[in-house]
Amino acid sequence: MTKSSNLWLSKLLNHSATADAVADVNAEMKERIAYQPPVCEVFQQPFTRLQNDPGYHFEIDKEARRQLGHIIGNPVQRVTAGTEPSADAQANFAKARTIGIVFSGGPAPGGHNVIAGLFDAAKQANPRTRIFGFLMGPDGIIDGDTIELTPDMVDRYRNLGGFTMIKTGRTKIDNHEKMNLSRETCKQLGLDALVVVGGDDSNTNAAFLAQEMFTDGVQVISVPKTIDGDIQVRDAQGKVLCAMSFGFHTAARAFSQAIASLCTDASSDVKYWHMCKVMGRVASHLALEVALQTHANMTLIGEDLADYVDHARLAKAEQAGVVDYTAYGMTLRHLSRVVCNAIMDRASMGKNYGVLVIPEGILEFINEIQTYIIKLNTIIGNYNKSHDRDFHSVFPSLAEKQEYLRRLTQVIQEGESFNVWNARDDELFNDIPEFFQAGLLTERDSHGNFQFSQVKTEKVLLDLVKDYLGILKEKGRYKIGIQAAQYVKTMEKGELDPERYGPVLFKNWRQAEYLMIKPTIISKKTLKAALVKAGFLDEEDPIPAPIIKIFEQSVPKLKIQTHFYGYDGRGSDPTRFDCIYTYNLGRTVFSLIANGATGQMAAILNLEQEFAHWRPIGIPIAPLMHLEERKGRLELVLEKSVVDLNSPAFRIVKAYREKWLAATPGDDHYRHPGPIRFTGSSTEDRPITLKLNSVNNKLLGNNQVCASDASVTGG
Ligand code: FBP
Repeated sequence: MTKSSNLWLSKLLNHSATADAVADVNAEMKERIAYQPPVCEVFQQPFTRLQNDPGYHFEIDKEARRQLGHIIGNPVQRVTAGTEPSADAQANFAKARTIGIVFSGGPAPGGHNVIAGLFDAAKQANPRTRIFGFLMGPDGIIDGDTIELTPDMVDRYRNLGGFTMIKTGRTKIDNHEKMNLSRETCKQLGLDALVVVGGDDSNTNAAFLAQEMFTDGVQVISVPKTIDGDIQVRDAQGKVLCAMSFGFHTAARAFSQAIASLCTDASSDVKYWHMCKVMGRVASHLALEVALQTHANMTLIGEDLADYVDHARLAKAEQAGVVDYTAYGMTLRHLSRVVCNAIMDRASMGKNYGVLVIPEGILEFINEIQTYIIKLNTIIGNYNKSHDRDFHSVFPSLAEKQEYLRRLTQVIQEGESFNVWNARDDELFNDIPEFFQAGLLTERDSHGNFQFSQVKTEKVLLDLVKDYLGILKEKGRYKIGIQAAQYVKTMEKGELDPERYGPVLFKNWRQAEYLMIKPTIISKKTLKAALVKAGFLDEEDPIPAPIIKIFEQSVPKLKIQTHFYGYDGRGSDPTRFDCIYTYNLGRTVFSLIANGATGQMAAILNLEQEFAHWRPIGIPIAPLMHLEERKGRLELVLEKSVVDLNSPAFRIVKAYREKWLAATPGDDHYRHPGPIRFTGSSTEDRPITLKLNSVNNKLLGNNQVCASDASVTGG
């Protein structure tokens, strides 16, 4: 490099505009970081206290009562203003504390604001309070890996996505050794309280930590985190305590923005169907919200499929005097048929494009797949237990795993009376594509959950859909509808009489706006045969060019693109809703700690309403636990909330299904939620799912929805 070019580069690099352009933090980010979320009314007071709310009841699992005795009797607690507290109460509230906080499980937008809310409230009550972050998730508690949080650290991450400040991990504190090490860490740090920010499994961790450390005097408070939206807490009478975990809104908005852009692309280029898998390990809450945000042409909801009954099959069996149990629930093959029908219906209206949303956890609701998952969980769990070795380390490759399964089938042939894996299972299992077999045999996470994000569900469905559409095309059922006016124009331009040829070419001539070429015409050869038969052509005549053009337009050339939306949305910067929600959750955590609570989950009541009505509370975690199969055995865990098929959100999506599929002449009904913005007054203030719950509550004055089914169709 010459001297002058060096000088030029140095000037360029040192120019203030260059520094500004390449800075890690841009102006928008600065504005975001500087944002101060509003606080619930009660947090505007210097002191808060807790008031038991006897209006909520829980059905308590016997096992939870047995294992979580210290915290099972906790009530729901409301955080209220501590007006005129006694000197003792003031001193207790404001005493210097040591608090530890850990992120556990997948990242969810808003986590940093939980820390910020806790930090601000704690330091406001007593600047000498120290807050430690456990690094890398629960491993940080077990290994005693911490960092003391400083104002600079907290300020750097305010209103930002991810869990970057202290990272996260998925370790389960599930044996005596890990529990003892965790207790030791808490003792050594002199912790007054431990805050676990996590999903259902992490809340399970929190409950057991609260139980174990009860006598040590270490309080444990959890925070409902997960983009999946499956921590929604109600009491036994269905009264909502926590309407939504944090991070859900942001992830749904991030996915929706990307999917809405695909809707625009699809309807511009009119040649692609986009299959979009969206995260949500089991429950389809995210897919449901994406449906409401984007009005994509088709959104599958896992919970809905599980409820499926094939009435035609049932009726047929009834006639034969038998009960067909296979008519209950959806099979993968049947599901592919449902998708194909939607594609065909749109194609018949000239729309050979569209957007399909598939929830990540859909397989959990497909009969035969669910059976495989449970059986394989049991087999792997039993192997690990009886051999005291890890199945996946012993059989690392798919071939070795397949071989092990094959050997299992022989046990039953050799006289064993019962085996969870029989020859039929093996045969059917070997029938599915290898990549899918490998997915089903993938290692469970530390909590024993099946890792749906690692399985290419969209590819499995795509292959089945492609196969079946191929068959339908051969049968002449899958065709693109030709707009009648366009047909007439093409024919007249080629000086052919549309009226003369119409009845020969189309099965619905003069009956519809979109004309369907007859099913018997599936190739140029069959087209010619039809024209010859009608006496319009001799064998040796060529087919007139306008007719060839119309025929070619009717032949579908389906192209499907698959997408996965998950990690991207999970790492997105939080929406204003999530910023405000999480900041107030952090403040709620401090109120619970400062008032002596343990074994409670911080939550905000009335999330579905405007901010002025939000009320911070503590929900007892132990009564929410129940027994669930994990790694082949029953374990006490926090119950996941799946999509309620009677909820307003689901019922509305169901009612709009036909309209959004738009298998009708005219435009699609795509909705563009826009990007996640931080400024401006028009930005959405809460998830649509919650808004609809609120409308319903206003309508009915309670949590019930109307029972009758209605649907919205047409333009
Ligand atoms: P949490 O339940 O921990 O909140 O995680 C949710 C999630 O994002 C799921 O949507 C997804 O299936 C899973 O995490 C992916 O896990 P991993 O980060 O281990 O790939």
